[in-house]
Amino acid sequence: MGNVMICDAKSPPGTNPIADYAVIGLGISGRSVVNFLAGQGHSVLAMDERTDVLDVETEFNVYPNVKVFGGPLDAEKISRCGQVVVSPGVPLEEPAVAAAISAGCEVIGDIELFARRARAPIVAITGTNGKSTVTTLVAKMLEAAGKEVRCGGNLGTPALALLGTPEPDFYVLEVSSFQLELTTTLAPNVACLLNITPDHLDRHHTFERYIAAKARILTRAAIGIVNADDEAVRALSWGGLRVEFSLGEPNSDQYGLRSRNKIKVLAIGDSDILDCAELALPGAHNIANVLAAIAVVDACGIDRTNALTALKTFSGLPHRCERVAMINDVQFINDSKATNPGAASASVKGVMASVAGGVVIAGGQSKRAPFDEFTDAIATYAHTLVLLGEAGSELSRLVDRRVACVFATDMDAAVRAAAAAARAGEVVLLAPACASFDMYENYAVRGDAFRAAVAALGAP
Ligand code: UMA
Ligand code: ADP
Repeated sequence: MGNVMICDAKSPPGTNPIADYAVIGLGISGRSVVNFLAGQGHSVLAMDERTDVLDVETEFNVYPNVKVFGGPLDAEKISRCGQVVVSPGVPLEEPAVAAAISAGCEVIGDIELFARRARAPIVAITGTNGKSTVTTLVAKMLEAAGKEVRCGGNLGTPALALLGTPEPDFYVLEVSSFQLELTTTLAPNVACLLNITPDHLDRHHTFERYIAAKARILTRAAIGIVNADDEAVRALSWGGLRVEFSLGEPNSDQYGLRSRNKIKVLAIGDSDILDCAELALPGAHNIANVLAAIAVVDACGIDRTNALTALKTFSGLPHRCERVAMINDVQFINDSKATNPGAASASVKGVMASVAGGVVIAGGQSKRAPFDEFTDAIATYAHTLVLLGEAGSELSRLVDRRVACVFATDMDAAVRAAAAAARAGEVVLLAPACASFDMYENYAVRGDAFRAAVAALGAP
């Protein structure tokens, strides 16, 4: 048994726990949890439903107090540990996890462990869409202002791997609903909630439960930056300071957009911040992201001058409204990261409203979120929809002959069909509105397949 207490743990449900912690799921975040806990001298039962866990056993054989188990989870063993740390990808309904909760075990996630240990100010960012963009942008802006920043969470580097002394000026974390569901004491100095539209309903089951998970970011936030244009976000209240952003004309203390001689200007109340034309990021949804990022860095209390220089040069992350080629005066845009209908609708509106229209490539594995807003946006802005994957038929049915539909069996065929349908001055936009897992390992592999198919179009 370890002798270093790092957490304000509740008493374990039974006496004589068989290990200080059970860690469930040994992907990138679970392994960071094991490293963190074992490094503190705690005993850990590390478990994964994969049967082959040789790689993890090899990684952890430096810790005598860590035992690794692969295969079906052993509910009894888990419930007899002091605390249970569950990876974000493991549903709380997983019978062994549900049994531990029923047995009275404290069940938490990596972000909760992080929150109990971190001493530097925490900036935490969530939302259905725009998290990675805003998290990256905020980190870049704070760094440009001379601050030492460690950035991660759902974005990639697990939060616990960011810890270390000396502590930075700020931790900047992207947090998902799966991670927030397992936090109890997270108290960000600045929290940002970008938007909430239906997503991950296969996991949360109802929109209300998904909203409740997202809202946990605000529960103990000192300052909360929230989207006044989003119905679900607007309805939330908590005990901290509320700062709003909106794509409308801002009221006295809101961040928003003002029209000055037909030019759109980012502003806070009556004070102008920046001309929108100076931004490198495309689309209206990214203006909302930029307003949120400015509000976050202002809430961090830094001088804005150098931060705005960093903002102006940020052109976005790969696979997010990324322009990959211009062929025969047709732009090809890769938004493979638009994995839910909310993101894909924003993408179609943001990209196509300012051009002559064009072709959308969509489909993949549905996440059970309604597609109506997305198919309405397609009917408004596009003339052709090219369909891929499992959700193809449902999307075609919802479009209901308002635009031409073409079914494709792979990305090469989809891009060739889209290129044939697109006219000069138009756009071919990959905005799937679905997960990629029916055809690809992940959204990035799908985006790479789009890039390669577009490159093949231009090849002799
Ligand atoms: N596993 C089980 N039982 C289960 C489910 C999974 O044993 O029921 C095991 C798998 O066999 C595997 C491990 O758990 O070995 C995977 O754990 P995980 O799915 O939690 O994934 P990690 O590799 O730990 O990555 C997680 C996040 N994954 C998910 O939320 C699904 C990553 O977000 C995150 O970057 C990483 O932690 C670091 O914090 C990914 C993601 O898709 C990118 N997030 C969702 C999104 O952005 O929409 C929320
Ligand atoms: P996340 O990390 O939340 O998935 P990203 O920054 O990776 O968000 O963006 C993913 C996709 O979501 C983008 O490619 C775009 O289609 C869409 N998107 C980005 N920001 C917004 C926003 N503020 N509102 C709606 N959709 C957005």
